[in-house]
Amino acid sequence: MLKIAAARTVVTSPGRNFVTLKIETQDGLTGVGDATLNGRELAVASYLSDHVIPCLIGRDAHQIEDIWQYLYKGAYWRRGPVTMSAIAAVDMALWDIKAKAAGMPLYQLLGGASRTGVMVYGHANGETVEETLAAARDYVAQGYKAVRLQSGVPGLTSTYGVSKDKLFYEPADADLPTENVWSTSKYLRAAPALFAAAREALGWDVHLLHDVHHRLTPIDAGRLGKDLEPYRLFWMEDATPAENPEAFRIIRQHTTTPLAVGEVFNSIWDCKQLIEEQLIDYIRATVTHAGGITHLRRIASLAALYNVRTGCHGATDLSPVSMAAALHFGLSVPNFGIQEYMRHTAETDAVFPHAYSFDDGYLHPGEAPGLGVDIDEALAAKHPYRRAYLPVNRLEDGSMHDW
Ligand code: EZ4
Ligand code: CO
Repeated sequence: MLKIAAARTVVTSPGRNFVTLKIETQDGLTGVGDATLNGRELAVASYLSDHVIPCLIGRDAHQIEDIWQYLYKGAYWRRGPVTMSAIAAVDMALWDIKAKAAGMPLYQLLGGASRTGVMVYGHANGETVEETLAAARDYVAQGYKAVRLQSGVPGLTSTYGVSKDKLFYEPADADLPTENVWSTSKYLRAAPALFAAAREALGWDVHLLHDVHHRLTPIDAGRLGKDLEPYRLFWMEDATPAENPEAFRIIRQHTTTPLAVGEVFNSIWDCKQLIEEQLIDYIRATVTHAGGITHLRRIASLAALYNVRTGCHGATDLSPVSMAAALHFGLSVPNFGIQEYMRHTAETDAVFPHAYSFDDGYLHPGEAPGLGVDIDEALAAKHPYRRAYLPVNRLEDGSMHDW
């Protein structure tokens, strides 16, 4: 028995907000879990501190599955991003502890390495096609095998994925939501031109990806997928709002561009139909928002039956703790696809010292026991929480739209 003696949440903002759970056992082992939910951070911190931590004290840290079921079934109110992020943080911290107790990096407990490294994609963003392609060339020069391309849409003042700070894109940019303007027709003209130029400039050896960020109707998404077919994308991400799985039937009927979805999913129930009907090619659920390693493995096992591969969301609003967990998962899971990699700032990396490293287009979680990442609590305390929101989106006539 590895008795849980204490647990606490740490909220810190080294450039952006992160919520971290730290669990301590009676014999002095510690584990960390990421509970960051962008723009709604304190709700998860409260869920953990006020409702979950009291139930953890005295339990056996080794009983990961039982604690998961206890928190999921025991709440009566199931699913949802707040609940599932909190359960995920507990789950990550317990896997961290178990792997430390075993003296092994976590991927060894998950079945060992299935590959030499985790292929990642970087974000090439620009106001213009030229700027985006310059950023993409930079990634290729650094060894990246895959790059996501987002570019400003002519006639729109702001575009998803494009911001002032090219190196460290951060969408949660204001203490009240920024208002953006969207036009589907302008976007649908611009996106294929970006990829035509990209193939000219970058050739065919690099994987190219694109994020639609839930903004299209199914038929518009079908058309975009068709228009992008000549450029052989690795995937088109989040084509339509993710709540309606049936929308993907329409997209699928019209295009062979591979489809990815799932960064806003928090449960296997969100993706069950998409996977079973083979409506998607990549499932992008994350360790943090989809119930931890325990639940993500369950999703990946279901996906493997239908040739759906993983492609975990890896934005900067997931902390290095979540990134480390995704890397152990990605290194070991049989149906791994690709991992998103938005680099954290030096400030964030300093608060979360970690063992993972990048080499020639691949990340590796490293050989440190556990997750191989920790939180420097003294440094974290120097970066107090700052309220920050994701933007909202409106059509040109003022109607609310999906951001
Ligand atoms: O907008 O993580 O694929 N990556 C993304 C991200 C999301 C943010 C939201 O918090 O879509 O940039
Ligand atoms: Co996305």
